[in-house]
Amino acid sequence: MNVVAKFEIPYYQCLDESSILHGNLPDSVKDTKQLVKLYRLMVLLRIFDTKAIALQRTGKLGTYPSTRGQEAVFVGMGAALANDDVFVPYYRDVGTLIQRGVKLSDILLYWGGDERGNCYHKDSEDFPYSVPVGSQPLHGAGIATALKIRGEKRAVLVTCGDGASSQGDFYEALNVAGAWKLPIVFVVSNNQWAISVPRSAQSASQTIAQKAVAAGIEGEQVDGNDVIAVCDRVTLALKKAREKNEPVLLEILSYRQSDHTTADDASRYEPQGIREKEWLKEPIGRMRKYLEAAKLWDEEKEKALQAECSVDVEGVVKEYLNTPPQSPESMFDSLYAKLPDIYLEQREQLIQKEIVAHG
Ligand SMILES: Cc1ncc(C[n+]2csc(CCOP(=O)(O)OP(=O)(O)O)c2C)c(N)n1
Ligand SMILES: [Mg+2]
Repeated sequence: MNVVAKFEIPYYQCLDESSILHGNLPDSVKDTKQLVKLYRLMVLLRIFDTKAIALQRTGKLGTYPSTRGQEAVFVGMGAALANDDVFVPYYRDVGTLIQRGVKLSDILLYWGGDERGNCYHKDSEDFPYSVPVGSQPLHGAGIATALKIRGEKRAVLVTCGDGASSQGDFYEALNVAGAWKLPIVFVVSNNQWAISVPRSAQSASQTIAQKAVAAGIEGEQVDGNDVIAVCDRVTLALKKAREKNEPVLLEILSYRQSDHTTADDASRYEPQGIREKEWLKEPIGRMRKYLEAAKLWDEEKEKALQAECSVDVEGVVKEYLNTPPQSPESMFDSLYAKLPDIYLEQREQLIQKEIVAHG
């Protein structure tokens, strides 16, 4: 017997669970201003998240997928993207989107059921939020193909969850990225759950990162509670994709410190005690402790930041709640370039009904 293939999956962490930095700060996150910026964004994201859930609980938002405990994944990715890269997000990507110029009030609008909240990309080529699980990787591969054909030095960053990595589309996207050497980085945000299905039941594969091996591309795991490692590994992966057309799969590990969405009740299936145990690795406290030890942060700055974020979020909520609702017939508006007669007719009927109902 000869061994014809062997592989290793590296795991990257810079800041450990005790907030100790191993080695030097990576080049991409060396600037102390950048470190503080990452921290501030994670805090803003958590305050926004708490508010969004409260809005849903009081009947002012349709649903919301929390990012509690996963802030470092989305904030770190956002900081790594270059302006003209193309970002293809899935529904938990608020922390990245806010760094791509998306207003938090638009995020609320979208989860309030108003599609105008998803029309934010006037000046960018980023994709809108999309909920169909596993649809993003193939879209990303398609865009990366276009970038390569045009000879543009840009990369695609596409995200999905651990559950999505079991879908056929995911493997097809990895395969074509390897076969065609596409400028794309796949991020699997592994929060250990796909609604009620635990990671252990999702796949017999030891890691999700190793799914890259069969596609002939690099795969690695990253500590998703360590914003420094996330930012650095995504930065390096995007550089490889952009400059060498070498695709990379990053499995970023964190833990979902919440229900799947506000429509879920994780207490029905999540083993007791696991969330508390995972909380010890939580990204915001970990980074704060590091910044304080480095004399870049203190209690006074923390209080000011909390107050600032709360004011900002209150402003965003006001803007959302004061947005006049879309007209019902707008549901037809983005379906076709030219609406077929049958829908034109239905649209007209709806307008007439509205007139009768509301004058
Ligand atoms: C194609 C499709 N199937 C099923 C669903 C319902 N659904 C929404 S989220 C989800 C689980 C996804 O889990 P994962 O990929 O791990 O992402 P996470 O929500 O944990 O970030 C499912 C099954 C969907 N939105 N789209
Ligand atoms: Mg998941």
